[in-house]
This record gives sequence, structure tokens and C-alpha cells, in this order.
Amino acid sequence: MFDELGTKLDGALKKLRQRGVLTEPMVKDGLREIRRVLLEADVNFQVTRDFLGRVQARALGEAVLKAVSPGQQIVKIVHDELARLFGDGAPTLATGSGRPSVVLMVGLQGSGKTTSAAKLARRLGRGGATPMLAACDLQRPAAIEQLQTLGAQIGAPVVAGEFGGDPVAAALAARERAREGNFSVLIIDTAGRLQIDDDLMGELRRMSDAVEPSEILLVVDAMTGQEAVTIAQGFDQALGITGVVMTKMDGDARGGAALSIRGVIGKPIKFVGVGEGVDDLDSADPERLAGRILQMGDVVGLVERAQVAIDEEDQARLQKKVMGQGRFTLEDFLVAMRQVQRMGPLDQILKLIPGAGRMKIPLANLDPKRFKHVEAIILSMTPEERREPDVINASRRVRIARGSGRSVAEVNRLLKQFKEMQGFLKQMKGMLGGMGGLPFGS
Ligand SMILES: Nc1nc2c(ncn2[C@@H]2O[C@H](COP(=O)(O)OP(=O)(O)OP(=O)(O)O)[C@@H](O)[C@H]2O)c(=O)[nH]1
Ligand SMILES: [Mg+2]
Repeated sequence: MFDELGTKLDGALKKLRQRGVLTEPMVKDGLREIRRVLLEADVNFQVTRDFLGRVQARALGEAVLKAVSPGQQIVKIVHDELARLFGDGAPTLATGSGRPSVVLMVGLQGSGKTTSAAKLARRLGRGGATPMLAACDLQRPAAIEQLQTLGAQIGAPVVAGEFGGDPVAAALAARERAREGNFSVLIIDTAGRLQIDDDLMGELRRMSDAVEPSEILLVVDAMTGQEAVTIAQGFDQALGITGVVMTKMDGDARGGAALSIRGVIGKPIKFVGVGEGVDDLDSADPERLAGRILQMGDVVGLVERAQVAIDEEDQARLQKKVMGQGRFTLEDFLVAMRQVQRMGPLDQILKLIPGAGRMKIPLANLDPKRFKHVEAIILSMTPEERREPDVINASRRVRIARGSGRSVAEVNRLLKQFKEMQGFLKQMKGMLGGMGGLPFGS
């Protein structure tokens, strides 16, 4: 997410950061470079201009130039102003006065409506809501099935209209079912079109009038770049959207759309989709998004994910070990590995850790398919061997290899990785100081 933009902005800011003293021409030079970077990343022209105006006003304010580290302060100003582009404070979802609250998912074809509906249900369910999903994309039988499959996967009930039937009637019926079942929120998946047309807008407006949603979330694909802003404008004018779900932020989108939407249409991004899995939906918290752009790492995001994935008892036990009470054993290694697996793709997780890019992380080159093999190897060891890997001599390695159906070379590699892991934990411990809730303890 924001990889290229982040790197370039970082490059532009680096010069400013390194200076002990900042003069006005230096600041202006730096801002010119930032301007180029933003425009290259497809950020809307007007949004860029306003942004730089605010940064410059603050950066040239007296307090900054006399500060101990003016460069760092400018980074902070840019960070704050980037955050302001996304909104003020963490976005929330409105709940209507009635029950259920209705969330209408709208957007063009393939933008990620169905997937995001399920992700949102998952997320709200975790937060204590009782979500129900409604399949009101009745143009294709596959669309209904897709939502049913996702619903089954996350354990949320799905009510579906009839294929080819009237989506508005289906939405009303779904709301009735949700009401009877006392569900707190109904998330309605709708049909997409290749482009904005009167048919689609008419249908969505009728649906909206009928079910009175407390949220109309427009799902847009970040990869569409500036076009995403135009699409959002179209939907907002026709329907009055309440927020945006920007999907596929895990791809190599340039980020401009995400930075421009609120400035242009005045509606916040509420969630960002960061992958195909049902857990790959992050709250679009302005501070955190800005932090990601400036590569300060998204510690809150990391902690949130870790909390979802991690069994608290395991966590407490691991934390103790890592903090030096007791030793980190191969059994703990197995537990940690299982937790990491549950958190999602490792490369994504690592991006959330500040400074992780510079660290040598042994698990990072562990192919997910190999987790199963590693598990088999560890399970073939005796409890003593798991606690004291040093006792595993050559003949024991052969026995373990045979027991797990893996090769001796693989056993060796695992033992080596385990050693590296112990070293890595030491680094993490040093880096993350007092932070709680991390996958291997803090
Ligand atoms: N990488 C990535 N893929 C995503 C994300 N969100 C959705 N997708 C993928 O995008 C494709 C389309 O998603 P859908 O949810 O079916 O999109 P839709 O808007 O419902 O599409 P239609 O119903 O055909 O209009 C699927 O393959 C999803 O897995 C995301 O945040 N990241
Ligand atoms: Mg769909």
C-alpha cells in the first residue's frame, strides 16, 4: 500500500530531515519536490495545491525554523497534513435508529462489493454486532453463490433474492428477515455495472429509498487511479454516499485516488481492502494511513491484526518467554508460527512493523506451504528435543526426518531457522520496547 509514493516522499523529505538549519528557500525547494511526487502519484491537482499551502504555512511558522530538529518537524507536519487529507479522526459507521441498521454496498463491476460486504460483516461481527448479509445482485446466479460461500466461510447468515428477480423487493424482504431474526446490521450486496448509467442509479436509488440505509458505502478499486475520484463523484451526486471502501490497496495502485477522494467529494474513506481474504479489511484511520505513506510503520494496524489472530493465553505465555522468563523453545516456535499464519500473508504483516524492512527476518522466507512440513518435523521430536534442540545430534536428525516424512536437510534447515528466530526475537524485543500485543510478545 502506498509503496512507491511513500518511497518517493521519503526521498523528498530526506534532504530536509538531514539539515540542522532550514531556510525558507530550502523548505520551498523541498515542497516543490513533494508537489511533483504527489502529482505523479495521481493526486488531484487542487488537493495537492491546498495540501502544500497548509504544509508551507506551518513549515515556515516561526516555531519550526528555530526548533532543534526542524527537518523532523517538517516530516511531522507533512504527516499531519496527509492524515487530514483522509479525514479527521478514525472513521465510524453510522447506525440508524431502527434495527437492523442497513449498510448498502454500491459500486462498479468488479470493484470488490461482494468481497467487501463479507469482510465488513466479519469485522462488525467481531466487534459484537450480529450481521446478516443480503444478496441483492440478482443479475448473475454466480453473484448470489459467491456471497453465500463467503457468508458460510465467516459464519454470517445470507438471505438471497431470486435470480432475475427485483432487487428492491429482495432488499426489503431481507430487511424484514433481519428484523425478525433481531440482527443488528444488514449488509446489502448490489449489482455492479461497467460504468455509471441511469439504469443502475435508478435501481440503487429505489433500493435506498426503500430500505433507508444508515450507510451507503461506495466500493472503489484503488487501481483505477484518478478515475476512482470521478466514479465517486458520480455515485455521490446520484445517491449521496456516506463513505468509501477503497479496495485493492495491496496492489501497486499509486495512491492518488485514496488521497484525493475526500478532498474532492468531501466523503471519507472508511475502510481499505488490502487483500482477497475475509480479514483483509482495515479501518481507514487517517493517522495510520498517513503513517504508512511515510513508512513510519503501522503499529496500530499490526496490533489489531495480531489481536484478531492470537489466542490470548498463547500470547501471554510467549510474551513471558520472550521477555526472558523461561526459554523460547521449538514448541513456542510452532505456536508462534501458527499465529503468524493466522495473521495473513507474511509480507503484508512485515510491512506493518516499523523498520522491519531493514531487519533480517527468518520467517519471511518461509513458504506458507512449508508450515505444514515444519509442523510435522517439530511434532516428530521428543518433548526433550523440543525444549533442548542442542541435544539433536546426527542420528536423532535421521530419526526425526524419518518420523516426519521430510528430509534430513529440511530438519537441519529448520533447526538453523529456529536459531535465527531466537536471534530475531532479541532484535524485536530491543526494538519494540514496551509495546504489547505483538505476535511474539514485546
Ligand atoms: N487483492 C485484492 N483483491 C480484492 C480486494 N477486494 C476484492 N478483491 C478481488 O476483486 C475481485 C472482484 O471482487 P468482487 O467482490 O467479486 O467484486 P464485485 O464488486 O462484487 O463484482 P461484481 O459483483 O461483478 O460487480 C475478486 O477476485 C476479489 O477477490 C482487495 O482489497 N485486494
Ligand atoms: Mg459482486
